Amino acid sequence: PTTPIAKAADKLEEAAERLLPGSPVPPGAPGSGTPGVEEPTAPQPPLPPKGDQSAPAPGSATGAPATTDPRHRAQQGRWLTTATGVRLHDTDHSLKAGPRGPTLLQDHHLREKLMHFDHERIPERVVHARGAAAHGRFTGYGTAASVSLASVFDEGRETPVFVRFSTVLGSRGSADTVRDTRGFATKFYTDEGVWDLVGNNIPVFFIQDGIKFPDVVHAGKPHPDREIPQAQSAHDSFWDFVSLHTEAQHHTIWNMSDRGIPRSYRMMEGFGVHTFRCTNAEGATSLVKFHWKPKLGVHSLTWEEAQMLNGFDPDFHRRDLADAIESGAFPEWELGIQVFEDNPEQMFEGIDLLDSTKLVPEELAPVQPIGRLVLDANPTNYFAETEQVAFHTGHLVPGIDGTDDPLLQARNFSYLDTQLTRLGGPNFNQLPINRPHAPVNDMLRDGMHQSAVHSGVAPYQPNSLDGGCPFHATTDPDDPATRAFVEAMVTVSEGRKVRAQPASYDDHFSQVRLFWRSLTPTEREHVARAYTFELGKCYEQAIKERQLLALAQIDPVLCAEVAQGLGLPAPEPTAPLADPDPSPALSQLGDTWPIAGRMVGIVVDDTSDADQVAALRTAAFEAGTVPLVVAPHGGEVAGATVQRTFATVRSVELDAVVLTTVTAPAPDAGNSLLGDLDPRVRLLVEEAFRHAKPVAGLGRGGEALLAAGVPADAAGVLTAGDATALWSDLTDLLAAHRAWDRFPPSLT
Ligand code: HDE
Repeated sequence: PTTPIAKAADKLEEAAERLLPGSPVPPGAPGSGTPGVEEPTAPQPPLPPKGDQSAPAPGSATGAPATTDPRHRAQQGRWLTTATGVRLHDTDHSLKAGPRGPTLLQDHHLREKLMHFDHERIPERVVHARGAAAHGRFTGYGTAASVSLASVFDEGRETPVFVRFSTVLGSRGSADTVRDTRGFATKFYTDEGVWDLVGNNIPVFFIQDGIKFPDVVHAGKPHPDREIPQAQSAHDSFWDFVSLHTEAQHHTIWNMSDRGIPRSYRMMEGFGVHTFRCTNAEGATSLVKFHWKPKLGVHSLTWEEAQMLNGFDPDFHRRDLADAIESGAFPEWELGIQVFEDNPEQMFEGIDLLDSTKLVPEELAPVQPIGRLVLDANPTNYFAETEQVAFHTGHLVPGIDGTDDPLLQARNFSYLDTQLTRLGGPNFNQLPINRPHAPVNDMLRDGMHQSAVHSGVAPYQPNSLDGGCPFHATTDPDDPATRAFVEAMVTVSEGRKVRAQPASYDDHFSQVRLFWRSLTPTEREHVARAYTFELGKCYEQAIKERQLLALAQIDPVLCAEVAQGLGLPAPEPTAPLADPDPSPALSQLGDTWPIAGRMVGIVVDDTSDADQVAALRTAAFEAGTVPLVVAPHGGEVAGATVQRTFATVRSVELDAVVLTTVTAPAPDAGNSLLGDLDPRVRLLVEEAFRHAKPVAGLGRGGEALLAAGVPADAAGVLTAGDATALWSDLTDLLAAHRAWDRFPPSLT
């Protein structure tokens, strides 16, 4: 082939052959060319049925177990067809009455193509619309056996999972690094059915009773008149709500802390929030709170970085998750439980376990590890998996049950209900991503989008027509389903119908103060700045003053700092402040963590020492980090392939910056680099320095650092002549995430 189109057709042909080995048409045979290019085509054997269209497996109405073979979900076959499998010769031209004539109504392909396209979008989630997800596996340690009989916790048992992370307030196309709570929802496809742990990265919630959920969401979403601001809490209605409903103050201070702007989904804790009730094999029950602990530690962005990223890379978290998995740096968490006695009061150390605005400090009830989660595969198709996955707090398995937490009770209604609108009918559990891997034998029938072909005539129980099937779970005490059901304790409140809450829900401030007091001075400074920013964005004076009154109940230093920033007087607390012991587990600073997947920018130019650059890259690769070579232009520079140019890099995508560049001094600039350090490199270094990131100079790169205005003696600043020595010090700095000592905090 000589024309570009013919060459392209050949390439496509080769690609198809690679993707679909054993293709019925050998290359070169009649009909093997690109459809529409060569005619006539050879007859084709029918395509194999798609995985989702094959007959239901025996004993399984929905055809479970769902296929996990990605090829079953890929495009199949080489020929383009209509939705009904008819081969197409042309999809680029509509059928017209002559080349310039009107389009004909009989063009079914045109109408089908447009009809389907017109309906490609489904309603986004009413909250948590923006998300990113991954497949993985959960392995039990066997340590939960005394608490729960759920098989998912069995020692060494591997259960497939799908995890979706999300922001809460923004629309589906909003930016990732906004200040917000993050969703952390896990679907466990256990052999006993699906268990969904639908949690957040913050252990408490805004409200105590689910009936207020629409209210808090209305307050946080954009204002109904102008529909702004998008994906933000820095506006009047949000602060109006949380200052009027002081039960929201605990969740709010977590949002204002660095937890509200995570560095990565891989570096977040997750919490089930509610207290759950678990049953063990003896039928004994305990109350349990679930915690996900990230292997990489809990880390955050700075507020300026987060804001910059919203413009420079709004997909930052989504990209980070997918890149890490693709490169083999599989994110990991340990699942842990806090366990409490299942007493009739449902209290622990004076903390109401049914109040989701309260946490239980880990120092009082240690988090006991029960299993490990590894995310090791990216979704194949965003819509089919990440968008269509439907979590539900009512998806529980024997051995794990809910409690009377009024927030959880409302969720049990809401998550089922919302899918009817979002996924268009009651059969959403038949979508491949939602299908249980355990056999399904329900008596649910028909409805929109029914894709199972149910056999039998008697979908009712008991019956005498379908051999009596299906039967109830046995009464055999060895059957886990029976045991969990029989033993689960039901708490009955006083027996009067009331719209009320217990007195234990009235304390809205002591744990907010606990959180504040548990933070380091650096973290406190960030919290104070976040309140000052957010309230500074409000217009209504009364709202700012009301929130300052709430801050006075949390801490006088916090209140005074924010009041000063707003230019308002700091009010006095209206009641004596609580005096809780700090909980060090609530702080995210002061330790070191693995550095896998960290991004290290290595700035080079033609005068960099290629051997040193190579040694640095090798060391970085060996440590599991991602060295990114940054150079004035693309191609090869200093013996390395350039990944970012000065035009495409920005500091916010890097965890550390190393300058190896020695731009030759201009003849009239003496020995100074000041004159000719590229302004984009200067900006890179300035920003990295301001965001407390490690910055380093290798060889004469140290001079370039000075030229960029970095004080050589500042914390987290390194210079070395040898790449190996430099890398060793740099890993220590990266392990601590940021060099906060660089900026002594003003708050104590
Ligand atoms: Fe949700 N929440 N929620 N929520 N939530 C939804 O369900 C709701 C709450 C959480 O990645 C919706 O399928 C009510 C707490 C996550 O698909 C909806 C109440 C926690 C996700 C809903 C709460 C969460 C949702 C929207 C108060 C942490 C995303 C679409 C009673 C423990 C799941 C959907 C995903 C999603 C209702 C409170 C976490 C409308 C009524 C507390 C992670 O059903």
